[in-house]
Formats: sequence, C-alpha cells, structure tokens
Amino acid sequence: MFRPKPSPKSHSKSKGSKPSSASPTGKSAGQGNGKSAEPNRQTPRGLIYKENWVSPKEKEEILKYLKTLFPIWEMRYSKNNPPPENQKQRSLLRPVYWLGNWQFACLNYYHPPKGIFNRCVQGEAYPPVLDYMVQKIESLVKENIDPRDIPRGWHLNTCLINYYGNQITPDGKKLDCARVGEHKDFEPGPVASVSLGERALFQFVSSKGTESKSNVVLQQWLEDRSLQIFGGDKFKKLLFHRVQRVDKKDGAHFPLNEIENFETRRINFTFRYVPDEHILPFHKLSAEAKEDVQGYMEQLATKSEHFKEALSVPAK
Ligand SMILES: O=C(O)CCC(=O)C(=O)O
Repeated sequence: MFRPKPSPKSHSKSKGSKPSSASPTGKSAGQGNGKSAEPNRQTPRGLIYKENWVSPKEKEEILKYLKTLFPIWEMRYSKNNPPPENQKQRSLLRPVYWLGNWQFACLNYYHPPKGIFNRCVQGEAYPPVLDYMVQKIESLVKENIDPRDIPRGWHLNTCLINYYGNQITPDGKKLDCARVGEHKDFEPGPVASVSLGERALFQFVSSKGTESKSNVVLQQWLEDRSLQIFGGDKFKKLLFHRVQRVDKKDGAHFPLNEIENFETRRINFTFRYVPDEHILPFHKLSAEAKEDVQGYMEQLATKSEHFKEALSVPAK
C-alpha cells in the first residue's frame, strides 16, 4: 500500500495557505489561550454555528458508513507538479477521503479563476444520510445567508472528509498531527462543516504574508455533532481559517478501517461547491494529471467499485 513517511512538522494542506506561525493571541472575547473560547453569542453575518445539529441516530449512521471507506495519505506534490523552490515534497498531515469529486492535493485543488480543469475528479456519491444532511444544510444556507453570497447554481456537491489524530511512529511514539494550517477554501460560495469526535479549536485569522504573525479574528470550538457554515467575502475571501488543535479529553477513538499507523479522534466533513462542468471523469483528465494521480486511483480502486470502474474506461 502506498504510504508516505510520517512528516509531522510539514505544513498540512496548502490551499492558498501559508505556514501557521500565529498563536491565538487575539484580544477580544472568545480568544486567547482557547480555554475561554465560547460559542459566539452574536454570530456575525455569514457565519452559522449549531451545536448538536447531527442527531445521535445520524451520527451512528455516518459512523457505520465510514467503516466502508478507506482513506488515503496523499503527497502534496507530484512529478508534473513539483514543489516550488522554497518548498519540499511532503505528505498531508492527515488521511483524507473525498466524496462527489476528489481534489487530489498534487493537482493543486480547485482554484478559480484559472485552476478549474484537471483538478476535480469525479468521485463517489453521498450515502443517504449525508444526502439528507446536505439538503437540510442547503435550506439553512438559503434561509440565513445573504443571497448575494450564494453563487448561481450553488449546491454542496463536494465533501472533504478529514481524519484528525496521532501518527504512530515505527518505534511506537504517538505524534499529534491533529491540526490544519491557515488557508482559504476557494470553491465558490458558502462552505459547511460537520464535526464528529473530539472538539477542535477552529480560528479565522487575518494574515499579512508569511513573514508576520497572523491575528486571530474569531474562534470557535467545533464540538462533536456540530455544524458550522461560513460564507461571504469576510470569511471566504478576506480571512484565512485553520484548526489550531483538537482536544484529547473524551478519549474518542474511532473504530474505523485500519489506517496504517494512525489513531483517529476527530472526523470533519467540509461540504463545498464545484461547478459541475469542472468535475471530470478520470479518463478525461490531461495526460499529466492522469499520470500524477494514477497511483492514488489504483489504491482507491482496491476498495471502491467506483474507482475500479473509473480506471477501466479507455482513454479516447
Ligand atoms: O476540520 C475542520 O474543522 C476544518 C477543515 C478545513 O479547514 C478544510 O477542510 O478546509
């Protein structure tokens, strides 16, 4: 099985990201060392947070479904997309699985206006429980988010599942890599995030570049079974977001399919929108993109009919 070497210090995902140099030193309420973080009393425009939004029954369904998925470790770069001069090849900090379409890290994620083709590879459909939740989220967005912040055709057809936890080194040490460096999600329109397991300290930060510290503008503990939605220019375009850390209090440990040398204590689903015309079946990718993700596709195909079929379509 393809498995990169653990690289706990590497910067996690880089969707418009810069190294996470900031500490949570913002001055307003709900910031600071994280202990005082509370759900926002007055939720700003463009932001929705709902505790206990996923019912215990739905959580149970989702966990059952997760046992059918086999997440993979991806490398950030590839033969046809080598690291820029100041960067090194590295693995992501966590295993991932994508539904709807797969945005392989080495294809640089969906990034309009220029990075729109050869980035999003047709993936598996949502299971009924997620389909149902997505319908409810879409209604919530339409009722609560300014229509000017919802692009025409917007629907949550893409889901990134992030697995957060400890990498176990060959000598048995546990390396906590449950965090995500600051970045933006460039898919247009609101993004919705559903969390399961240990709570995570999620922060919106302002940043003036890699040389200076970022400022925490707003933070929120994302609790087990919570829903967070963020949209609009402030939260999508102006500020970066990051996961600063994931608690270890509940001792949550998901009995998932074995991810080699990894212990999962939080799972997050971020639902996003990619215009359907920018999602390509594998056989329609450019030769370079195909070459870069062929190994991942083969790995996924060992456990998934969808990916097995995608690989069996002859290139035209
Ligand atoms: O895990 C989370 O709460 C956020 C994940 C995230 O920032 C992302 O997938 O872009």
